[in-house]
Amino acid sequence: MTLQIGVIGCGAIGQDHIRRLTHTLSGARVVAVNDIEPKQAHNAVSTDALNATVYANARDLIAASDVQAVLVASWGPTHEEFVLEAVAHGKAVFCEKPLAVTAEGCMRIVQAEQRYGRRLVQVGFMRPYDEGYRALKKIVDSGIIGAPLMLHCAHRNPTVGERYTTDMAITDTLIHELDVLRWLIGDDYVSAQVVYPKKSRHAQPHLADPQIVLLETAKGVRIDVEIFVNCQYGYDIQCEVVGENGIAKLPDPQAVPLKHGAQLATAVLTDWKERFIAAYDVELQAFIDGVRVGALTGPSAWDGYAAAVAADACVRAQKSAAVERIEMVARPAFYAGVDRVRSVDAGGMSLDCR
Ligand code: NAD
Ligand code: ISE
Repeated sequence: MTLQIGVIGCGAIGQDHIRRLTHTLSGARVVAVNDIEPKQAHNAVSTDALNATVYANARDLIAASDVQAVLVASWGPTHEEFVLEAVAHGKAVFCEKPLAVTAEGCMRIVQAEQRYGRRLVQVGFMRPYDEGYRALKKIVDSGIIGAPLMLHCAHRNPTVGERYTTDMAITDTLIHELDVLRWLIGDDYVSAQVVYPKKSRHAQPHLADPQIVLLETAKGVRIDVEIFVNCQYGYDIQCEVVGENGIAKLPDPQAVPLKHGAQLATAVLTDWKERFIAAYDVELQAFIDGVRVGALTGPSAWDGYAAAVAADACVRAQKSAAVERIEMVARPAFYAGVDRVRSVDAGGMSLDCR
């Protein structure tokens, strides 16, 4: 059976997911699209020559009888409403990050999914599907570097638009680290603090950039993440794990070292779509395959909640300059059997950490 998907939000990542669903992945096709800006939805249909219905209203798309699963790629504040609506219709839903913009919103989704009685939600946290992160995790899990003590990370974008605000450094950008680092070291966060270095002259007047977020985990691991969204030079994701016996680092994407004109140079990517292109493919294929066999294994609504609780504390810490506690409710038994690490391995990704 081909899974019939309706897509809400046809902007940057919505169009990118429509392209991969239509031209790259197997087992699914886009049968319906919606965007609050109708032009965006019509563009998506013509760009990928889709045989899809354009809905003026997202709720009508979710209710449509030929839509079997929903992909939400609209702006963050709209996610909660659309995911809850999909769950109310018993339809599987792939929701781009963030699952909801507050922990309370994520919890409403967690509760709705439990009431339904089966996993329906996968969150678009793609980094655990990235080969580099997976190779790094394999080394950490092997114990060769000993117990992790510290993590040094960076999330850098060349520039951001006018609409990007100081809190989005957490809710839109850091949220990826809040998810992937928790997965990487198998630990939850207990506190967060935010400090502001000297502001870059490239940052818009209303934006604090760069920022440094300091996290502490339940096992006492200390994590620093630099968020620098006007770094100019490229899109650059760094992660170094310092263990008791050694250090392991996220590999940079492959690039040819070029010697020319008495210089040695290696290109740096500038676009997040390119940096994680393979991971986006694998996460969405996992969603399609999971829905078709009735067992979702990717990042769950609980993972969306866990990242949101930490994000809420980071946003408080941005304003208070204090160390803010991160407190989650106990994980419901419903999510206890969900081991996305093992299940993603079972998905047949190649792992090479030699
Ligand atoms: P975008 O602004 O390019 O596109 C969002 C689209 O949603 C726009 O076309 C907008 O008109 C539409 N929209 C907004 N409100 C709507 C509503 N109520 N109903 C229907 N459509 C609506 O933004 P984007 O960069 O594509 O980001 C979209 C979402 O995807 C965000 O939550 C963002 O955080 C997430 N995202 C995730 C990744 C990732 O790496 N996983 C990358 C980029 C964006
Ligand atoms: C964007 O919304 C994403 O999710 C990208 O993955 C991220 O790296 C970028 O910083 C965000 O703006």
